[in-house]
Amino acid sequence: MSLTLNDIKHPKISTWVNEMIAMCEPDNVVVVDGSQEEYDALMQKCVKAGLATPLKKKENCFLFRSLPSDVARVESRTFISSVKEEDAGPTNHWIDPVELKQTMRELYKGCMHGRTMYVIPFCMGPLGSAISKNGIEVTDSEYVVLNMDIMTRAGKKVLDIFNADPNADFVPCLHSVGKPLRKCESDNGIWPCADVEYKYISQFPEEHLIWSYGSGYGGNALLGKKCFALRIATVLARDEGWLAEHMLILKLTNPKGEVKYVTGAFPSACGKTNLAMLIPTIPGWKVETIGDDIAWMKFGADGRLYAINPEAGFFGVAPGTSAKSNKNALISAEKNTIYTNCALTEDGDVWWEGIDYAATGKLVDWKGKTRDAMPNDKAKKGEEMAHPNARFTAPAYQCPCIAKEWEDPAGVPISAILFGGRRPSTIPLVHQSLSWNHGVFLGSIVGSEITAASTIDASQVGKIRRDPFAILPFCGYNMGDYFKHWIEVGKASSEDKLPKIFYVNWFRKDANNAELPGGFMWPGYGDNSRVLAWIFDRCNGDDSNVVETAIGYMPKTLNTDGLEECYKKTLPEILKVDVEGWKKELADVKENHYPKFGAHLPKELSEIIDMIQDRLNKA
Ligand code: OXD
Ligand code: MN
Repeated sequence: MSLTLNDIKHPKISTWVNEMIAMCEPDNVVVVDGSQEEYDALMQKCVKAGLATPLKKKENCFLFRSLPSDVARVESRTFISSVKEEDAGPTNHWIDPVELKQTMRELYKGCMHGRTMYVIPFCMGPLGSAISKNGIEVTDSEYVVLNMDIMTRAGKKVLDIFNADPNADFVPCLHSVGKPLRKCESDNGIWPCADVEYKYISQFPEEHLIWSYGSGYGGNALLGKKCFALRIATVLARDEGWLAEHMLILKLTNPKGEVKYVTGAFPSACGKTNLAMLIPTIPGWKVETIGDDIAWMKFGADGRLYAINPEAGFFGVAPGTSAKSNKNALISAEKNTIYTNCALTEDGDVWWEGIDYAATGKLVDWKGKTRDAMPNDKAKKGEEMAHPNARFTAPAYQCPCIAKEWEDPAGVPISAILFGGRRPSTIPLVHQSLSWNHGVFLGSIVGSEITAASTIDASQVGKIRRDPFAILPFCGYNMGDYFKHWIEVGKASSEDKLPKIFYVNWFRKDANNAELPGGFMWPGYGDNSRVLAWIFDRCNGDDSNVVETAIGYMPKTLNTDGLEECYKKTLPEILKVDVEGWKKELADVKENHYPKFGAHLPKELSEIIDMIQDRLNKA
């Protein structure tokens, strides 16, 4: 039985929800209880409305298709609406909050006609954790409720927390698909959303408030994820002295049964989910998952950083996920999963490019068109069967390698932080920072090389698209101040207690070596465990396999047992310092990257550049 407004006994929440009702004018209001019965009934409502298709081949799994105009996060329509533009910084879009609210209020007025408003009490992080935070999302999208049910702890158990404490804090999150219905009108199988110029994904950092309008997809609409757990949480973390990061969290166990916990930040398309669920190729080592996208890290009484995964599910990119690249993700999504924008097979299963087996017969593509399956998955760009950003929403507890402590309210103590990007040249396979501030420098220069496949502007190919800390689209304030915050966090503890910081690069290329599949000098995937093993040993204080170089600490070699011969040959090359390449890298950072942050750039980062430049000159 769903809850009603009368079940909310928290005065501030009641007041806020009533204001939203008065503005949006829904036909009905339901307070989400988070039960299985409620989930099933909402899913059936979506099936009846023609928005969801049950999958015959997968237990309790459903496929949704969005509109082509609503398939991904829309960074151009995402705003950090701080009072001062300078506080949003040079890398965020900004509109004055008074003006933005006025514009959005006009859009929200009556926007839920013909729809139900769902009030979702939700918690980011394990219930009862001192690191977790609560929110209320109101939305007119059943799809959002169903996804929030998987991605967060939602429903009565969170409402009970609010009702027990009238002062309990919450982040108010307002969402509408922006498609009011006229009397007797229904969605009629068409994904509801607004045209792009009416989409707004707005964060008001001073008020810890989120207003989203016009999109029903992913991070634009599941407001607990990017909007709360990153854009608002980065602001909370800065003000409260902790870290809210776009990072995976993994548990690493060595053959002796010793354990270390590692977080890692990588720009999109670098295999973050794959790394979080990696199956090691070296015997005796084990990787288990705590989280695949977001980490909240707070200091414990012992001066160490403890991390929780604020989410309860995976919102993973489906294309490219295969038994080879990430078997654990496939198993996680075998049941109780929502698929969005994947292709549908004749026998009622999902299919996507890179799933690593050919589909046969006819497929219904993500736009709903029935087409002959391709003999291979080499569809032309724009003609894929599954949208390149097609997703699965799967409960984390279904992951075969989920760590037993993934919901530990205390979090897990972090020993290492990894940064990485797609860098075909210059950056070695792995190096360790010489200090915390040097590690902050490494985070600040994260980026991937622009390829012909990732841009239509040929003049950009070969340049580095910097995505500092892989958080550029998700930081709720000035990135220069964010760097400063990381430096401050370093001052709050000592180097022996802080996590060690590493930069990894799985993507070095040698296009002239025909022996290497795709020209990649490192096999990646499960073989990345060889690098993780070195990182583990470094965190254990092992100095036996290390050289101090101009750019940081590096391994003399790695465990190569069972490694394919071609990679044994390339390994020495990707464990070398490319002195000239690094000089160019530093010049690029100095000339093209750091100047963006003006006076907000902490002097400590310029000092690190000088220090590394000096060491390279002497190398
Ligand atoms: C995501 C992203 O969806 O980073 O996780 O874009
Ligand atoms: Mn992400």
